[in-house]
Amino acid sequence: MAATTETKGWIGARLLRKEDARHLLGASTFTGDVRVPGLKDVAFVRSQFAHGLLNSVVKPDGLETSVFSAADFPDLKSIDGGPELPSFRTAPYHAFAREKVHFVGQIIAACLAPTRGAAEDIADQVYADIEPRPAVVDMVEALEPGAEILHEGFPDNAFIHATVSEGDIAAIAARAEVEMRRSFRMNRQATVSLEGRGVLAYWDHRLDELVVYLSTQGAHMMRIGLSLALGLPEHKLHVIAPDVGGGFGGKNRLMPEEVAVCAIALKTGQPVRWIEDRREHLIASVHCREHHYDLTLYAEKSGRILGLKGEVHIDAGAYSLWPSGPFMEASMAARNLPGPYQMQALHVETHTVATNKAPMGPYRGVARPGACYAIERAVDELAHKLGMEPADVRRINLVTPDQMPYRTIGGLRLDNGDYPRALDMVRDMVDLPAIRRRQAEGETDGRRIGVGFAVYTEQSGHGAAEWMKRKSRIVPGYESCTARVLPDGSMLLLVGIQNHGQGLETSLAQIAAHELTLDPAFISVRYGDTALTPFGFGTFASRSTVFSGGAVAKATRLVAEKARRIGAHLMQTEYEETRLEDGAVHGPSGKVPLAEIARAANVRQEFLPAGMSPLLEATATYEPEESGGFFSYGAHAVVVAVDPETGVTSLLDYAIAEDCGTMINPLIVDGQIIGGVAQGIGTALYEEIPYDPDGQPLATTFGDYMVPCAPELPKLRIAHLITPAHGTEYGVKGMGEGGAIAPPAAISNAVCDALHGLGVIIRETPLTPRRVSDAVAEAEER
Ligand code: MCN
Repeated sequence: MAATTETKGWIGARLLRKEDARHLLGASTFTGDVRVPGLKDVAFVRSQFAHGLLNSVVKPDGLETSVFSAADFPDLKSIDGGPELPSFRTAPYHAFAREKVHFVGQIIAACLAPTRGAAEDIADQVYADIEPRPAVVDMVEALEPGAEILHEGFPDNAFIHATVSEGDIAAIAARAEVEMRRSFRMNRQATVSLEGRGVLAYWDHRLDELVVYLSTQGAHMMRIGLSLALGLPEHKLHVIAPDVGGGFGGKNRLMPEEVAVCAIALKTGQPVRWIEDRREHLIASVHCREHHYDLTLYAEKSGRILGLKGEVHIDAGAYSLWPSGPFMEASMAARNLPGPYQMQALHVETHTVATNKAPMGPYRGVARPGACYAIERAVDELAHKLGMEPADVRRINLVTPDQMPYRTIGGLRLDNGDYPRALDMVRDMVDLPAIRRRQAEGETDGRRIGVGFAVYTEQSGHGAAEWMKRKSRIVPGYESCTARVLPDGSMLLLVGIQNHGQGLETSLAQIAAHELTLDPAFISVRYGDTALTPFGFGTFASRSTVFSGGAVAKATRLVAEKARRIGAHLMQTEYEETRLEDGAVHGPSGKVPLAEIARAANVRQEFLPAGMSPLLEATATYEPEESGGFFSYGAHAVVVAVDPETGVTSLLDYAIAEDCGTMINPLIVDGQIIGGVAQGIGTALYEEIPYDPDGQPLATTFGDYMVPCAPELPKLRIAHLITPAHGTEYGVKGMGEGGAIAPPAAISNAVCDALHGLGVIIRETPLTPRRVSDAVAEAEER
């Protein structure tokens, strides 16, 4: 084992990610790389209709045993998710469609063959008799009287209606000097991780269990879900997440393909797998982001915001996914709408709407990109109405450091930080006065320059009470770690969390290295295996660093304490006289390397103090005392050039100031920001899955669904503020989503700033060339 570096301060070290070598060399093992003898591939028969009655499924002659549909699995349970709220309506989501289909892409049957190609050939011969029904495709129209109702027993097409209200909005409306009313829409996306979804399942006769390789964000959670759906006890289910090539929220829900493959493996006794292709991903994976906002901001002429009234529609698609369902999107959107701004009243009505589209799930930022987009666009529109500089309006209303901890009108507790400073930093980084001068002079090529700002908050590391408040059926209030020192003094960290691109193999090792003064090169982090690691909820909601990092810190401290006790015994000194340094326990008269202590603890018990149990390992769970979370935050400023004729937007400059408290690994933090911003740029400018009036998805290949690539990304300039959190280990806050939250807002504001002189207002993302040039043409006609 080679030492990583000479660094001793592992917290804050810019270490290269341990996991990158295998990924860069093509040596990783993703689900699609797993080989099992006798493996067969599945191809799904999917609904081509958005809505209809499924009268029958006809299997091709002679191939009946290779085709599976709902009739073959009468005992499979539906996999319905949602909050534990009596007002939440749920419709059963079966792995195989039963009486009805509710979106294009819904699974009707599965075909099994030695290769995917052969399975697809069989799928082509399966006939599904579907009697089409009118499709419901617009979330606002879906609630109008007379709309086709998707689900039996629903009085309208909403999974839930809910209101978030605080303060007297009517009184605020009565005394406001200015009222700014606008509608905004963020369109539908897919999560598009580098590796698509995938599942492989087989019965292991030696272990007498179903082994399930799954590309997932949480192996333990998926075991619970699979157990519920299959009716198989959890000890008979062994879920393994091998390398996972990104998830971004999309692999955090139990999906019908996963249940179907396991059910077929159980029924046939054969190893079975399904690997998602891109078309399936765009049509039938977790969809996200589709929000519609009607907002009214009430303000004084000075620019001070008094209150916000709004109505939010969330297009949740056809079903509610296990475990959380789509309601989180609406409640988070409503509570995050006030952003980091001081207000006296908030009244938001939300509607989580069922439509004939693929079900919605979380995607990096969950609801906050939409809420941030809506409020930040509204703030800019307010500034325009008042003839003020948008950055100044923000400055007037931002929560200030001396107000911290600050409870927002949406009920969120912003714990600490200097939000105005973050805004000032990016304003200086892009040189706002210089841009205004350049705008006044005009461009020689006919393009128009614009600058846009957005300030965001990112609730991270929130605990049990917060999830209970959201009525979550699973309460992810802790994480776990077993820290095990092996006989040679090297270490295994077994964690319940999942690493799927976040760099946790590296950053968690840094935490253990810090506590044990060991080089991280001697520490391996293991995750993603229900038989190997203690229970954990998995990676989402930017919770790993706070929770799993905390569990690693706690477990390794217990190990460090035991090591010092053994070291003290070996050196014939008192525990209090010892300290850990450079991978050894030091005492007044010398030192004992951790390796020697580990040997004693594991294989030479005679060297242990009398009565001490062997082994040098500890298991700990961790949750911070404060349950409301720790808020990372930041400001983005972007400079664009827009061609009013073609509608093409170019990003000229992009500045970010962010604060996630203490950074474990600043290199990883920057990488997370860059990745998030790239996805935010996709939301802002390119990515969209529109549906036609019949409920047919119109972006089904990467020919139609535009994902930004390296050439579309400007150079991002990143500055950090560091305000350590109170109440987490080392003062860390999570930050894995923040990069994706602000770009749609900042870029939309910049484009609207560029075209403001032409009277253009754009209310929708993505700002495609067509949408921009249409808005310009519309403004010219007015
Ligand atoms: N980090 C740090 N110091 C901090 C905060 C974080 O060094 N103060 C490091 C962490 O130790 C970790 C990374 O930054 O290596 C992200 O940590 P954290 O903010 O705790 O977020 P999580 O690890 O819980 O990751 C979840 C978050 C979410 S919710 C989505 S979605 C997302 C994301 O991270 N999906 C990703 N980043 C992703 N990155 C990749 N490559 N792939 C995904 O699917």
